[in-house]
Amino acid sequence: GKVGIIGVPFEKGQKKFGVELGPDAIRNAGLLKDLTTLDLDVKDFGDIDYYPETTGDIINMPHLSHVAACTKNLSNRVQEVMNENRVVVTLGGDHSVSVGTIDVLWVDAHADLNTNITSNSGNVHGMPVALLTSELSDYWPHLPGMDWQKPMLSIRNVAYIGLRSVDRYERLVIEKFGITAFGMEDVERYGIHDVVHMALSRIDPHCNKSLHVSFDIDSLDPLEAPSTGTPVRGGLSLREAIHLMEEVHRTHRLNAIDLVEVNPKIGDDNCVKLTTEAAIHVLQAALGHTRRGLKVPAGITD
Ligand code: DIR
Ligand code: MN
Ligand code: MN
Ligand code: MN
Repeated sequence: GKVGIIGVPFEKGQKKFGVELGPDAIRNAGLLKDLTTLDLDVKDFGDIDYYPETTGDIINMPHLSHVAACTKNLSNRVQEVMNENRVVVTLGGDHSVSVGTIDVLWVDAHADLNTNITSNSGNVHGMPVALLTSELSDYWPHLPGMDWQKPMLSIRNVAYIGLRSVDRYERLVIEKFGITAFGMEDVERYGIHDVVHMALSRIDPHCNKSLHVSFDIDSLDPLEAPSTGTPVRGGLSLREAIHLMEEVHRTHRLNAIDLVEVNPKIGDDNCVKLTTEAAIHVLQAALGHTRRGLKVPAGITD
């Protein structure tokens, strides 16, 4: 298998400093080496840079010109990586970077479904699902600089796993559109294995679409991944997240994954270590690591 890594050191979708250091924190924790031991052909496409163009201001969306320019460049880079037939691994940065990729399974404590009108925080990392989906495009004003982004994704092709902090308007939208959403109580009730398969069968009943996973590290319990900007207690265990990703890998249809919201400025060194290690375990599982041990490479036994 072939993998392409893209770093997006972007923090302007929320207000805490440090999440822009996420890509390097994950790289420095050994991501490339750990993926190479999976016999993957891994290529690092470096970090996204951008120059914000001055655009009109939109109420309750500070830094829109930065979000627009960064996600546009990311979207082009993702295309470049896909053209090399590589699975794209996008390292955030905050979750607003997912506007530049297309996502189906949204693993998160939060629904990220606000518009500039419904958001209490004005943080764009709480808005990417609303920006990505065609059904919600009518709820947005014209966003200067974002014209390149056509909401190609239908809300029917999005499934959430791990929700436990959903705003009132987000809940309204989830109910109005019947969005597939498995919260933590569903993980309790059915177990993570059944939740993944129910989610996949809702968004892709014929098992023929390519799959995108947008993984917010705050889906994990803060005891497992403390270095993140908006932690919510009572989350997924790392075991559950690894299992989720192993099942995703088994579909053989994963072609993009975002790993976002790692903030190495939050917590002490041990917190950062726990969080970056968790991120790497999740990515390795998605890309074929198995807890039963790897196979001896072909050619050695035969
Ligand atoms: C909240 C929190 N719903 C907001 N969202 C977060 O600001 O829109 N998303 N933290 O990751
Ligand atoms: Mn998120
Ligand atoms: Mn989140
Ligand atoms: Mn380990």
